[in-house]
Amino acid sequence: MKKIFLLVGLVSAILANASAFLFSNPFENYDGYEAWLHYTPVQNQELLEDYKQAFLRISLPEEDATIKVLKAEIERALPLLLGENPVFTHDDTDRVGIRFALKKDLSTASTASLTQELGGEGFTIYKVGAQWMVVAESSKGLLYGMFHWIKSLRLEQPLSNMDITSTPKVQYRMTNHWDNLNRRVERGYAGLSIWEWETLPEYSHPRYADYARLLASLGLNSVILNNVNADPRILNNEFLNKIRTIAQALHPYGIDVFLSINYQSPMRIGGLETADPLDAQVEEWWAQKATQIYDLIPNFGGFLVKADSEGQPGPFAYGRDHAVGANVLARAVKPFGGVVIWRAFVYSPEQEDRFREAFDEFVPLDGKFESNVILQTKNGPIDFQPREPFSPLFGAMENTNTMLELQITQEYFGFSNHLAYQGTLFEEVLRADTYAKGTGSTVADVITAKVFDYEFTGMAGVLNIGTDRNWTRHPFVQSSWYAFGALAWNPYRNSQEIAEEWVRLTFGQEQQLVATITHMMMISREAGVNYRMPLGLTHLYAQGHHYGPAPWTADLPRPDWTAVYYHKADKNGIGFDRTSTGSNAIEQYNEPLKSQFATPEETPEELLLWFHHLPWNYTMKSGKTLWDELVLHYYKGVDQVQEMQVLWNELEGRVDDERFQQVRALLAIQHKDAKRWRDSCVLYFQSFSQLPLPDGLETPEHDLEYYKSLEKTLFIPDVWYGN
Ligand code: GCW
Repeated sequence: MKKIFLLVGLVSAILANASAFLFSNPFENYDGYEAWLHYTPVQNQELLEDYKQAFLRISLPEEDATIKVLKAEIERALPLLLGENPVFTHDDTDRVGIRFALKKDLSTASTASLTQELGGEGFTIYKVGAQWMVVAESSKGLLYGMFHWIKSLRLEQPLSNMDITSTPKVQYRMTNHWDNLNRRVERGYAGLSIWEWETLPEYSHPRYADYARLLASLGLNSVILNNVNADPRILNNEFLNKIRTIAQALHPYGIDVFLSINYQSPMRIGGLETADPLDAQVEEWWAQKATQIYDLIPNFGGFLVKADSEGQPGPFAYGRDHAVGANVLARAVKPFGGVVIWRAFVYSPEQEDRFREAFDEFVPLDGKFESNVILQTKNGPIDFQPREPFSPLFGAMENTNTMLELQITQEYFGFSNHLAYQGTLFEEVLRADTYAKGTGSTVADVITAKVFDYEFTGMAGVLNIGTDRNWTRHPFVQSSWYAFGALAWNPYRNSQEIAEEWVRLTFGQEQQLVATITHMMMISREAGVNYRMPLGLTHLYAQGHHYGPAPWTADLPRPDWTAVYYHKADKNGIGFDRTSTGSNAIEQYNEPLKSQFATPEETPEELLLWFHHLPWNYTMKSGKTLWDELVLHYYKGVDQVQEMQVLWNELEGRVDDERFQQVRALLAIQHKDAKRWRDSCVLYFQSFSQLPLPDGLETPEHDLEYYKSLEKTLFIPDVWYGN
């Protein structure tokens, strides 16, 4: 009897183990730190054999710092993917396996088939005889090629699909940190700044290199370390030494370091009496500062400047314009190949329409900037709202390098509490046609210098990651980071395909799982628009933190910080008239957009209230009134969050438990917040429209006064303002 029990016990133990092996989720130990680089075994056995045959013998070029990290990555990846260690060799006589080579080291015969220019950062992967080749002009290109190759293995691509030639279409592919020196992160929702200023320069936290690894895997090549609301101390000797340590950690991954500077630095840390860009001493101070920086940090990229905006100092104090202001800095870094990135995000309380300002300010300066100045323009004319029309500056600066600034951190998308994949937003702006040179001059075309002959191109993503183990707190914020990287390399990619790729790398390959999560991501941004500010409403946020709703905000020191400034609701209607009867901001667009936006019928409905003030009973394309459509959109937003909840719940047991529980809880918060947004806005606007809700909708649980009171009572940690 005893024996039988033992036997049964043994058999069930074996079965349990076998099933654990067969069914264990390779993402069980996933904690988010490695993001999309969490390597798990290749599942398809046939492919696994192909890969082992093809790739376990690896030949590398002469080692430099970048080839060293390339090699380390392969050593880490292949045992996890293929279950075997690769063999490295410099001796390539048998011409098998995979060979990473610099183009210059190959004979002309073996590179004859490479007709496309690879540039400094591109790569190509192809097969000659029994050998796979990864070829680039630089170690950095090889690094990108290696990450691409590993990604192909992880996505379980057949060998026949592995040939590719890829070159980045944008030159400066950068993340911008809004990190303060006290390690608070402006609009950062995932802990403290990752830059540990207090232990630098002596200690190089391993996180710096780990971060660089993630960036390089996406092909990103530049990082702005500190907040655009810049502390002048960033340029003093003490900090420059600290920055050198960071720069050294990032360098092997092909990442250059940039700094945001305070325009008054010559006074605040230099002891001068002025920061006037036309003062000879100021010019000299910047020139010397640049020399000092490049001495310490040869891979320094340049300066980022927020000037004369939101209280930051700038050239206006001396009666100089933005071009004169930028040029003194540009001259200082030019001898070292550096650039100055000057932000177009400017607006003043005096103007009638904040929408107009960047354009009105910068278009007259077109052509007046030094050749190494790049104008950094946010995607929309206001400020990273859930939906904006594209900034008209993108079709207007023929003679000034203009780059795109996007926000990855979710300042306006529910912080790290809400799920909002922004790949769709990024794609929307990149595909928008500016008509700068007729049809087919999209924002993507402009920022890749296809429309105007720009010398420098760039794309920046404000990525306020922090010390949270998974960098972003909400696991899905990583997906917007991933999408940003993918689009910075190739702004013509499709956001759905990118989403799917991210899911497969981050959750696994199971088809239904991939389809479900991708679908959630694809509806998430529109959900966020719907429950906050549909049909072209904008900036209805509570002032300061920008988390919850406060469409009633009317009384602030600056009118352009209130919500009523943006929606202009009254008993007659709602929306901002930007046609000729209003601010006429539409004149900043090229034809045919100008004419399209001039009439409500031709304006896309999702942007309607950006351009028109319309009566509550205005008839929409659906035949319903504006009021009914508005309310229905608010309700739809909440329904979409509910849909995401239902879909996510179906994944229980198929997603690792930790992420499953976390996202489930976050979606519950999002649902609660979405309802609050909906009910606050609907009740508030109803106080003007005086119209009933469309039939069949549940009525809000509370009255408007209650929702107004939440603005004052609900807790928002002040660390999330960041300053
Ligand atoms: O979106 C606004 C933010 C500010 C930010 C500013 C900017 C860094 O609310 O926190 O400041 O934009 O982009 O400069």
